[in-house]
Amino acid sequence: MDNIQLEKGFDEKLSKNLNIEPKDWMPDNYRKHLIRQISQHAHSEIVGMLPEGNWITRAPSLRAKMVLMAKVQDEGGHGLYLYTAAESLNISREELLDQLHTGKAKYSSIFNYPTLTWADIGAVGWLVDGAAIMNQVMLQRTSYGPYARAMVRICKEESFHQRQGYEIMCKMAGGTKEQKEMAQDALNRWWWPSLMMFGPPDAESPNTENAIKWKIKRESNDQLRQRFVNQTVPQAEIIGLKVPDKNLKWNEAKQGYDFGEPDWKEFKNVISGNGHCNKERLEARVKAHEEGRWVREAAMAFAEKQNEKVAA
Ligand code: FAQ
Repeated sequence: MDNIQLEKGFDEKLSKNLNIEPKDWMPDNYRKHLIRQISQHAHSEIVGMLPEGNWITRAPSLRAKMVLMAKVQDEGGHGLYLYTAAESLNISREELLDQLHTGKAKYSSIFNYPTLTWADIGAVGWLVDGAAIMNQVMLQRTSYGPYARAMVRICKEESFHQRQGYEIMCKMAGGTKEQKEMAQDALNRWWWPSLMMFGPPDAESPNTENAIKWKIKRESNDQLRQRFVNQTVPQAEIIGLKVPDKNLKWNEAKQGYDFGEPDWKEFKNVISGNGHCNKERLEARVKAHEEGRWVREAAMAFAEKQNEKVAA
């Protein structure tokens, strides 16, 4: 079959909403686009363990500690499913991690902000996992099979994460005056960075056109951002917190909120490596990778021995 026929077959599958699988023919740019997005997603999951991991030893109760530990472990698991999905596109784990460690690959801007108080752990679960799940629900229908299937399980876990974060916020907002202030302060600091998680405005998003054409993304950055605002503002109101946006206003005609513009200069600064915690996050990942080298080597040596036994 020549390339034109192969491409026709690929387009036909997409038009029938069938998944593209690892052994199927796919255009080179589709493969590259997926490697970029899935690997950045995987990196986000494992870098995302750091701001919350930072609070495991300081969780205010045994219950809170157990819940947080389970959540952080889940994020590690998400990273593993996603790295495996990326590897099915013919790139090795070593290469993917090397791209992260050398700063070639991005990870979500949100994880370059510090978690200063326990209320931040609530805000991360509520807003960051809330934004992540808003984006990931559509990714369950993404066109690449291994990515879509990974997202089904990830979404189930993310919805538990969102609820544990909101539970913390409910408790803090309904607590003492100081606790409520901490909750409001966390919302003030995490609101705008959470809106930035959806990426730049559609008009400035170079990857969206192909992503929509190839059914990798099913909705645009702005559509998802709008849905997130619509869903989250009433949740803040119920617990007596105020979203820090003076332009926020219900728009009856569009049945959604009008809201202010995130500071896109700040966003660009963070994704260029100059955010508050970029350096610290990368150093922590590189250190963890180096310190885990002996485990990987031992596992490989064990696997080789087992193979020798089977072959003998
Ligand atoms: N941060 O053309 P677009 C989580 C980059 S998971 C950093 O619009 P696209 C779970 C973008 O890569 C959170 N960079 O790009 C958790 C591109 O640069 P490139 C992660 C960003 O791909 C919770 C450039 O800007 N989720 O949080 C960001 O069409 C709690 C132009 O952008 C995913 O990765 C950003 N926020 O749309 C874990 C979901 N936004 O690559 C622990 C999958 C944009 O050309 C604790 N990814 N950029 O050099 C996606 O859906 C998409 O990739 C978007 C960006 C929507 C993130």
